[in-house]
Amino acid sequence: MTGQKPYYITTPIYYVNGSPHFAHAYTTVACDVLARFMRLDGRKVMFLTGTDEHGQKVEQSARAAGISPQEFCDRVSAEFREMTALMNCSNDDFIRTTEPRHIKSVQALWEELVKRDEIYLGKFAGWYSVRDEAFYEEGELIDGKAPTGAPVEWVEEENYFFRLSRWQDRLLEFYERNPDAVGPRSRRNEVISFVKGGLRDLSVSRTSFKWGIPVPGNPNHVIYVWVDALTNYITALGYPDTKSEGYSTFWPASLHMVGKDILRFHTVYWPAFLMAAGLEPPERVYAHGWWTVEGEKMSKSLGNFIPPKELVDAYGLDAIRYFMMRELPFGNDGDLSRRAIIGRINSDLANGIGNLAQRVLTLVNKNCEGRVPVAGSLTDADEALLSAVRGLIGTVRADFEEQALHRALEHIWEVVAAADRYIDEMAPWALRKTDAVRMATVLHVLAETIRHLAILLQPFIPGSADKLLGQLAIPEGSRDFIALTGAPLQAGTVLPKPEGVFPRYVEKE
Ligand code: ME8
Repeated sequence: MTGQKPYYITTPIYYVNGSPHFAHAYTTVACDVLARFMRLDGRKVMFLTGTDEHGQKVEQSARAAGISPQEFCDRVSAEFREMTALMNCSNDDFIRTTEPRHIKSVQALWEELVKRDEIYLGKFAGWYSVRDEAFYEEGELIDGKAPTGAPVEWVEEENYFFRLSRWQDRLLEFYERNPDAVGPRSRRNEVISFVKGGLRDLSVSRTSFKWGIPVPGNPNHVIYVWVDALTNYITALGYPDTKSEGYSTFWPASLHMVGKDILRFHTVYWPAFLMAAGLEPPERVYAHGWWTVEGEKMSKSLGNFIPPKELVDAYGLDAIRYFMMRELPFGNDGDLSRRAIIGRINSDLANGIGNLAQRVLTLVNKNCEGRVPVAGSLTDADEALLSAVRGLIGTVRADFEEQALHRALEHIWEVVAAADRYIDEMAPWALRKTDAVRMATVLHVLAETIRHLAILLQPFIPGSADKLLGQLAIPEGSRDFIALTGAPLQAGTVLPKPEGVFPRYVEKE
């Protein structure tokens, strides 16, 4: 659908106090799937990811590693950049909060907030968790710890404060007027009840450590890491130049994708900072669910994380991308287990789409001289399968509008199953001797079905979809979603010799 609004999608920027793990790759891949989908659907897309490099945690990790904070950041940020490439993500930019463009942007936002009397100097006393980089109320503590289980310390210092309390009503009004601002729905209710519970002014500077962006005009203070981090989303568009091409094309963001752990920062603090600075809040923040590993909680701080490379090496890139998007209903929590990965590979990929494509392409290769067969007159069964596959783009587009990525795959696989039933019923292998015209028609319908499926699978498994489209000899320029409503496969086109695209995973002895 051309002529639609530009689409700006972001991942959280990841802390560099530890190496990337499976769940970081998960968030980034989900955004990649969305970005690729929107591009194929004719939209102008900006997809941003990057690293969050300031704060006490990073300062402490660098010290423990015996190197300077900047050196430490360079090292770990590079690992995140490699992870993005390893997962075949199509980000348009990779931002680091230690870059000059970002420091300038954060200081400009700060000065704007000061100018508008949204930031003032006061005294802070309260509970602070270094691990969460967050302040907690006395009443929020559980057994003397943060609700996340992180240790907290009592902090008293002179701080700058953001007048968050002023924004309570306007935030509630904002959620009211924009029912899609927070997704999924259950999270929206959570955010609204948090804000209804009352907002206190937020401490937005620290003096107890140095690794941060200095407060303009008072360099004893560094800017609170969340003010710093959230601003990355506008830095990358050229802020403070709000007339820049990036900013004027892409702000407000279409979607900030986050894990549920950082929802509050994105749906309360961030829109408040922006509105206070006279800028528009993002259109939507979506919090996906939480992964455990073989039933255990995973986190960088706990150190039990799985590097994405280990899984990609063991099972293949697209298998992992597919598993990520299919295994968890997007938005729900779930478990990463090797058994589940192997199950998905063998039942959905190898026995599902892989087997279907391989059967059809082999029959075409053997019985139709390796050319796209000519379709004769169509029966009701042919029409039914074609109409199911042609209807998919509409259904899948609606799934993408609400980030129901797993449902999009379910819908695609319903057609895989329908095509499997069709091929078994039509038994084209038996038609060769009795009715070659009918055989050609059946194989044409199936090849056309696979063309649609492969085009729609590109956002999820770009490498494998590319191979499938290559086997159908679809030219590069005919692989976007317009091609789904355009001309069907051209009869007579010579096809390359078929090769399996989705191998079965066989457990090593
Ligand atoms: O929070 N399950 O960075 P971070 C699902 N720098 N997702 C998970 C996960 C899990 N077990 N563990 C991590 C920060 N994630 C800040 C963000 S944004 C302006 C600043 C994913 O390195 C999930 O997306 O702790 C989560 O929100 C993010 O990693 C946290 O990454």
